[in-house]
Formats: sequence, C-alpha cells, structure tokens
Amino acid sequence: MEEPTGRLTQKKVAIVGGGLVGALNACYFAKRGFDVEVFETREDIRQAKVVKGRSINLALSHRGRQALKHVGMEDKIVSQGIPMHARMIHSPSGKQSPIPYGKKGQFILSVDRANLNKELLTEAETYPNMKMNFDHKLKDWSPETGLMTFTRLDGSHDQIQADLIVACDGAFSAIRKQFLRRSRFNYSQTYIPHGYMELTMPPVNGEFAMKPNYLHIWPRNTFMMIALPNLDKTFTCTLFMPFDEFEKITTEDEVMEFFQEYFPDTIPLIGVDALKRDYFRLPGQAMVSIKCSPYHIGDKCVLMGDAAHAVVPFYGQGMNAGFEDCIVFDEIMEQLNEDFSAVLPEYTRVRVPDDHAIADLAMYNYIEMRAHVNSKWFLFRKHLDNFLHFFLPNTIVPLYTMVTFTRTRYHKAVDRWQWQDKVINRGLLFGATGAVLGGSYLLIKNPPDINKLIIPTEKMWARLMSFWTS
Ligand code: FAD
Ligand code: EGU
Repeated sequence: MEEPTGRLTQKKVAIVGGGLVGALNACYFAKRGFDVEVFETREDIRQAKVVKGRSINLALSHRGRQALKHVGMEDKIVSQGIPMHARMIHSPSGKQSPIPYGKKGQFILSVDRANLNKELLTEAETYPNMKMNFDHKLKDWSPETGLMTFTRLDGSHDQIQADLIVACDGAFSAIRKQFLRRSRFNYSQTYIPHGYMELTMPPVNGEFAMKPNYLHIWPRNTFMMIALPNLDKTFTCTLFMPFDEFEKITTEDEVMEFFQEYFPDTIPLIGVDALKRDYFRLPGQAMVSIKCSPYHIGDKCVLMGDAAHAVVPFYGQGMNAGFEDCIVFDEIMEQLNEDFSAVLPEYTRVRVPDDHAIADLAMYNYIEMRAHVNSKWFLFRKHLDNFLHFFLPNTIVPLYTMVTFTRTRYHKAVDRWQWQDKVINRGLLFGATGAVLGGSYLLIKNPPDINKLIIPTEKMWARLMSFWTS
C-alpha cells in the first residue's frame, strides 16, 4: 500500500480519548500519514445501546466548522445540524423576542453530540493507517519512555509505546496527571457554584413545540434555561442553577412551583408529568473551568481539547476551541516539518494565550449573566451591540461576533474588545462633555434673564397642568 507522505518508517501517534476532539485529531494525524492509534475507554458508541455522557446537543460555529472543513467533514456535519439564525429571548410573562446573530445567512448550528462523535469515528476509520481501540482505559504512562498502560473491562492490561501521545481525554485527563507531578507546570481549576440539568421538550402534533431555528434563552439572573433544537423535533433544554437551589427542590410540588415562578411558558411544552419525573432522574451536573500550561512534555506528549482547557459553557465554545486546537497544531506541523521537538513548544507558545482567553471570557460571561442578566437587560445589551456594529461596522464588532463568526485569535478578540470599550466610553464621555460645554457656551453667550428663570409657583402649576392635560 502506498504511504500518503512517502515516509519509509511512519512515526506512531497514540491519541488517548476518542471523544469529539480525539476523533477529529485522528483524521488530522492519519491524513498526514502517521501510524495512528486511538485509545478510548468506552465501547464503540456506534454499537452501544445507551450513550451516556454530557450534554446532548451543542452549538457549532465558525471555528469548529473550519476545523471540520480541513478533513472534508464540514458539509456532512452541517447538513445534519439545525441552523439557529437568532436567539429567542423568553421574558417571564412569556413574551418572545428574537435577536439575530448577524447578517442574513450568518447562523450557528445545533448538532447532536453523539451523532457528531459517530461521524468523526467513521471518517477516521476510512484511513488505512488509523486503528481504533475501544475498551482501552489509560491508567498510567511514563513521560520518560512514552510507555502507556491501559486496562480493559475483562481486567487485562495492555502496554503500548508511541512516538507521540496526543491527550484528548477530556476535562479529567488521566494523561495530565503526569504533567501535574512536574516542576514549572501551571494548573488551576475552578468549579462554579452552578450546576446544569437537561430536560427534553417533545414535539407537539409531530412538530417542534417552539420555533426551531433559534437558540431559545430564558435569562433569569441566577437561573437560566437554554434550549437547542434536535433533528427529531424535540428540544433539549438545559437548566442552569446554583447547586444550593437544586438541593432546595426535593418534591414534585416544589418542581412545579419553581417552574411556575420562573419558566411558566415551558410547563405545558415539557409536560407536567415529564417535568416531575425528569427533574429527579439525575442530580445537577457540575461545571469546571481548567487552565494550565505548558501543553507539552518534550517531544513526547501534548494536551488538546478539554484535557488542556475545560471552559464553562457560557460562550458555546468548548468544542469549537478544541476543534480549532487541531487546526492550529496542524498548521504548525506544516511550518516546522513535523519535527515534534520544535512543533510541541511552538504549539504551547501559540495556543496557550488563546485558550486561556476563551476560558476567561466564558467565566466572565458566567459572572455577568448571573449578576444582572434578566430578559430586558439581555435584549438591551444585544440590541446595543448590533446597533453600534450597524453604524460603525469597521470600528465596533461585538465580542460574540469575533468569537463565534471569525477565527480572530481569542486573545486578539479580547484586546480588541477592551479597545472598543474604551472607544465607546470615550464616545459617551465626549458626547456628555460636549453637551455640557456647548450648553454652557450657549448660556454664556445668551445669558437668560434671571427673573425669567425663577418662575412663580402658581405659573409653574399652570404649566404642569397644561402639560398633563394637553
Ligand atoms: P470529551 O468530549 O470529554 O471526550 C473525552 C474522551 O476521552 C471521552 O470519550 C472519554 O471516554 C475518553 N477518556 C477519558 N479518560 C480516558 C482514559 N483514561 N483513557 C482513554 N479514554 C479516556 N462546546 C461547544 O463548542 N458548544 C456548545 O454549545 C457546548 N455546550 C456545552 C454544554 C454543556 C452543558 C457542557 C458541559 C459542555 C458544552 N460544550 C460546548 C463543551 C464541549 O462539550 C467540550 O468542550 C467537548 O466535549 C470537549 O471534547 P473533548 O474531546 O476534548 O473531550
Ligand atoms: C450554553 C449551554 C447566549 C449551549 C452566551 C449567548 C450555551 C450554548 C451567549 C449550551 C447565552 C450565553 C453564544 C453563542 C452560545 C448568545 C454566545 C451558550 C450555546 C455570548 C447546550 N453562546 N451558547 N454568547 O450570544 O456567544 O446567544 O448547552 F445565553 S452560542 Cl450564556 Cl453565539
């Protein structure tokens, strides 16, 4: 068989984790001609009857799509997603207000996590130089030799050696444990006080219960719910709420009271019985934010996706950022001729500032939403953003636009956002100062007769009365 790159001895790349980022990375490394093996704890999800795991659907945007495009998967995945052209803000009274994401034709996609994972695994398997190993849980590995130990369900062990280990084993990465034992490795993790719970909204008479092409949002300060559409005409609603509030609700009646108070319009749509049942199916799930650096050890091992940077989901960017990691690594591989000893440090140098920036942005948005975002405030802020962008399209670009619809480096997007904020504030200050100065000037030039300024009480009353009655 012909080798894609014509190399005589292919280097062996082990990808640990066959989740979203691991499966995509398998395509990237296989495409370059490496001898690729993927090791995944779970059984093949394409054969599994029940797929457990986090969130059912995800918002896919530009960065993720670009990464899929590199391996020829964009069109296929996009065709299986549901476009969301706008957010739909639900007020407590049940009023719905759409706010577009951008110009016509700009949208994000609601994609099914399990389906996306399956498609990526199937695509990876089209490369003859790629081998999948399910039921392989990494227990330990040696940063010195690169020797990995896997355990299997039958209790057996497997030892495998590779030239490069690509850790895509998620937020609780087993590979990362060895990084933590080393000197000069920076690590921070923060659990936020909120948990999330997923609830399904079934179709009504065979149709979507709400308008399908929207990301539905119920912003209620500390409580928030989001709903994304699925191909089977259901919506997956994700309720975000502080853990202590989750714990306060212990009976079916308390569930109904809570929804009656905050999300009354969703009760008939989710259904009273379903709500009472599903609320107690699983406890609230935790969310963690993890930052670390460097992302590599020598020329042996590199962290990508959630293993390198778990972010809270309040920007819809976790998977998108992980997918972008794959492109960035691939670009550096191209520049540096696949020399791992040069590529790995360069990847850390280039990628850390951007992944840290998106982790910070997502956390910032969490704090902001929780502090004072109700539906009125959300509508106001998004309309203001869109308004300024409309009048100054080249000066003011909303942060979410840079994050969601461009490949502007995340840390550059933050810089630009801070600069824009200054410009906007200066603009307001200038406007206000101008008004005061201009007003003063006019007053000095045309000093009003002081006697005319002091209006007798009875005259004032007459004026007020005429104002109200006219
Ligand atoms: P994972 O998806 O966690 O995959 C890791 C894989 O490694 C798993 O298959 C696991 O079985 C395997 N594994 C773990 N340990 C081992 C081991 N020791 N040995 C072998 N294999 C192992 N992102 C978006 O872009 N848009 C969104 O709208 C969005 N919404 C979200 C909503 C919620 C509520 C949450 C929690 C997250 C959301 N995300 C979103 C983030 C997204 O889910 C993650 O960023 C993404 O799944 C990361 O992919 P990954 O492959 O790095 O990790
Ligand atoms: C959370 C959970 C609206 C899927 C952030 C917007 C999210 C998603 C927003 C989840 C919000 C929040 C943005 C997108 C997206 C908004 C975004 C959040 C998808 C700033 C499945 N967020 N999410 N921002 O602008 O840029 O619409 O679980 F409510 S998509 Cl929290 Cl664009």
